[in-house]
Amino acid sequence: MAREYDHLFKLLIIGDSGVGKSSLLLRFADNTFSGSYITTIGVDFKIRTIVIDGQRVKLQIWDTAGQERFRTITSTYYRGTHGVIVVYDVTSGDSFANVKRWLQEIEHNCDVVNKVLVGNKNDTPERKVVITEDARRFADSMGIPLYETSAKDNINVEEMFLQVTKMVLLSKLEMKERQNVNAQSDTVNLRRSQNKKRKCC
Ligand SMILES: Nc1nc2c(ncn2[C@@H]2O[C@H](COP(=O)(O)OP(=O)(O)OP(=O)(O)O)[C@@H](O)[C@H]2O)c(=O)[nH]1
Ligand SMILES: [Mg+2]
Repeated sequence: MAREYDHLFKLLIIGDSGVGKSSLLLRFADNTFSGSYITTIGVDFKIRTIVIDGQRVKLQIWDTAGQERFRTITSTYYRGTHGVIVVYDVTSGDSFANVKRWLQEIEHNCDVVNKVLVGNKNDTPERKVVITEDARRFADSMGIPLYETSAKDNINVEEMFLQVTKMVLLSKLEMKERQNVNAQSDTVNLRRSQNKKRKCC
């Protein structure tokens, strides 16, 4: 039976409690939003398949609890992750300050992984405290793309998920290419050593 997708990627959403991780996922997977706050217990996940350059990419997106008491459970979910979405709330300076801690947690748990930084709740300018320029400077210094989103007003959510998926896809293709080059050079080396042997004989 034909497979229903070409790639299966695991994405992880992390960040302080209340920044809107679950809301971003709900917006992306179900195109809905709820103003009421139900904190995530442990982890949750949703699936959505998207098409990029004609390739079907099935995304398994894990939404973790931001609350400290779940930290030990959520850290186990880094295994096998292809991309991490680090979220802060543009109306909370503390959540932005904590981004460094979240990035350190990624360092602890993953070798190499694609990352994006997301400033969510970018829909109430009078409450915004994390200035775009500061966030951009920080993101640039870390070499991570920055997206300011609103799960509520559906701003930049699709674009952000698309970007991280494209990054993961590109990494996968680059790795495959490297493997092909290595395999080819191994074959050449093998041929050379066989030729040398023949000459010897
Ligand atoms: N104004 C505004 N409010 C938002 C937005 N996204 C989420 N919220 C609200 O922020 C609150 C927390 O959202 P959640 O998505 O549950 O936050 P979370 O990061 O999943 O929180 P934990 O599960 O506790 O880690 C809820 O009341 C949401 O309605 C947004 O883009 N704009
Ligand atoms: Mg949540």
